Amino acid sequence: VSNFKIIESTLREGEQFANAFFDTAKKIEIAKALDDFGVDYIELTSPAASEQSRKDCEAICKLGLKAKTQRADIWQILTHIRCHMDDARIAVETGVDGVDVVIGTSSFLREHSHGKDMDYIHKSAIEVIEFVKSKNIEIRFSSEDSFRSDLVDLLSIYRAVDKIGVNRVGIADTVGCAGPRQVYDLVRTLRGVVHCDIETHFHNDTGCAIANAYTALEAGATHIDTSVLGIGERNGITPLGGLMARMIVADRDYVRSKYKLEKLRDLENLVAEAVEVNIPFNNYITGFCAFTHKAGIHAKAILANPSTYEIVNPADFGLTRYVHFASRLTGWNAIKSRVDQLDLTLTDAQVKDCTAKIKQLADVRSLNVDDVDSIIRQFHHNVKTGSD
Ligand code: HCA
Ligand code: CU
Repeated sequence: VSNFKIIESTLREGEQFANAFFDTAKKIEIAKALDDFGVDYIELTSPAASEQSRKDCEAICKLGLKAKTQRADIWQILTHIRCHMDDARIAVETGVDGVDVVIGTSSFLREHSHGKDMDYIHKSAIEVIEFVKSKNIEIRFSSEDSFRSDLVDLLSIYRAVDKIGVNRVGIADTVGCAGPRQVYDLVRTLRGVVHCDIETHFHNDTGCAIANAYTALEAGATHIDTSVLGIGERNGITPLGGLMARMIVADRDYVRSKYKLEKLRDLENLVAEAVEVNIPFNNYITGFCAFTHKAGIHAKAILANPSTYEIVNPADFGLTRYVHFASRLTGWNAIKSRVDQLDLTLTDAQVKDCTAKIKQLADVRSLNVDDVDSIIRQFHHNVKTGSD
C-alpha cells in the first residue's frame, strides 16, 4: 500500500458540502495550506460551473504551487468536469495541469440523470479524452456510481479508454453503498484490465470511506480522493486526516517523509472555520480526546510505555497525549504523574491514600482538573503539616 497519492478535493467535492462557500481569497488560502501539507494534487470545481469558479480556477493555477513543493515533475492542479466537450474546452484554457472527467454509468444515473446510453458514453469519452490529451494535459476518466453500474459495461469502457491512453481511470462510490470486500473485488478486477493508474473516490454514508480507501490501495489502486474533515456532498468522503491515521499505521516512514503531518491541525482548523463547523470530538488524530487515556489501567501502561495503548504517536502530528486523572476510574499512577506535574512530593503510599480520596469523591460527583488539584494540594499540605 506504499506509494499512494492523494487527490485533495476540498476545493471541489468539499465545495459541495452544505455549509461551504469559499470566496477567491479563501480558496487560495486553502490551496496554499494543502500545498504546504504536501498533497499530491489539488482538485478544483469545474470552471464550467460558474463564471467565478472559472476565474478562481485560473487564479489558483497562477499561484505556482508546483514549484513550492519542489516536485515539479508531478501534475498538481486538476479540475473536475462532466464528460462533455463544452466543459473540456473551458477546462483546458484555465491553466490546469490535468482534468478529471466523470460520467454516470449506473442505470440510475443513465436513466434519471443524463439519459445517455453506453454507446454515447463511449463516444463522448473518447472525444473528450483525445481533446484533452491534444493539449498536453493529464487526463483521468472515471465512472460515477461505479458500484451500482453493470460490471461488463464498466470494464469495457475502462478498457477502451486505457487503450487510447489515459493517466488514470477512476472508480467512484458516489452514494457510499460499497463495503471493503466489494471495493477489493472491483479494484482487483480492474487492476487486471487496465495498465494505467487507478484513482478511487469513496463517500462516507455508511462509515466505510477510510476502510474502502485503504482496501482499494491493497487491491492495487494508486490514488485516493480526500477532503479536509471529509467535507463533501451529503456527509462527505474519505477525510484527509483519517486517511493519514490509517496510512501512518501501515507505512510510517513513507507517510512522514511525504506529508507535513504537523500541519494537519491548522489545515483542519482553517477549513472548519471556513465552513463554520467544529472539529468533531472523535475526529481522527485531532479530536480533543484522540490521545486522552482515562482508565487507571490504561494510564499506568501509557505512562510506562505509550505503545501499549497508542498505535499512532501524537508527536508525529505535533500533538501531545493527555493522561486523564479526574475521574472515578483513575489509578494511583495517573495521580502520581499529576503530583509530579504540580511539583509536589509524596511517597507512593501517600499517593495511594490520596487516590483513594479522589476516587471516593469522584463516586459522588463529576470532578474537573481543578477539583483534583485542590484535593492533591490539600492532601499534600496535611501530610507536610502533620494535620491528617
Ligand atoms: C458527484 C461526482 C463525484 C465524482 C467523483 C470522481 C462522485 O458529485 O456526484 O470524479 O472521482 O462522487 O461520483 O464526486
Ligand atoms: Cu463525490
